[in-house]
Amino acid sequence: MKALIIVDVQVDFLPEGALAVPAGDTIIPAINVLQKDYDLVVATQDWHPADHGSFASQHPSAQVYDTIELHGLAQTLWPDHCVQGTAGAELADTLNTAAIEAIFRKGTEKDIDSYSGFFDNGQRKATGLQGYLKERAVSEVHICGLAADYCVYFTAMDSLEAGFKTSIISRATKPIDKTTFMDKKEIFLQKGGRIL
Ligand code: VGL
Ligand code: ZN
Repeated sequence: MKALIIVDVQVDFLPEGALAVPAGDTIIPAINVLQKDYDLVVATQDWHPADHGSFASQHPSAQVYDTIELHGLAQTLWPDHCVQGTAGAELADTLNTAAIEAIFRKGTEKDIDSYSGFFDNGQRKATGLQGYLKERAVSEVHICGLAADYCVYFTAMDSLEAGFKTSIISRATKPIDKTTFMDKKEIFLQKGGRIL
């Protein structure tokens, strides 16, 4: 069984959103077409409380894009984004959601960020995605969505770790920063991942 994971295609990651990924909206038509090629389609949704520790607004002496230590882990500080229940946290309205069988929400705990759709950043808490895919007899996972250098990359690395044959679909993802993604892509390839 082959699954597609659509990562964080949410309003706040589109141009004009709170944490806009450059040209993030341009991948949506490709994702809509792709979905029919899979046995299973699932999605992730960044879903933060309003006082989430990854928000620069919660650290008065720091600025957006600074790195701080948050409960023992290095944490990049972001603009407030994907706050639970807000319009910015919704999946993009141009995304065809009809085939999505389950949505895994992440980043719900105030003190720990969660880039991966599988685990929080300390790998302390699982979202249930791994068990769901195993239960559905998935052996191969393809990943698309936003952002390539953060949530797509970390989801892909955890997917490899979980033993799934894993690919990132390059025409259906965009990075926040191209250089960061180039470096992370190398690490993913080294680990046995594929780029389609
Ligand atoms: C993401 C930064 C902060 C992402 C989520 O979806 O890639 N990036 N939260
Ligand atoms: Zn986030």
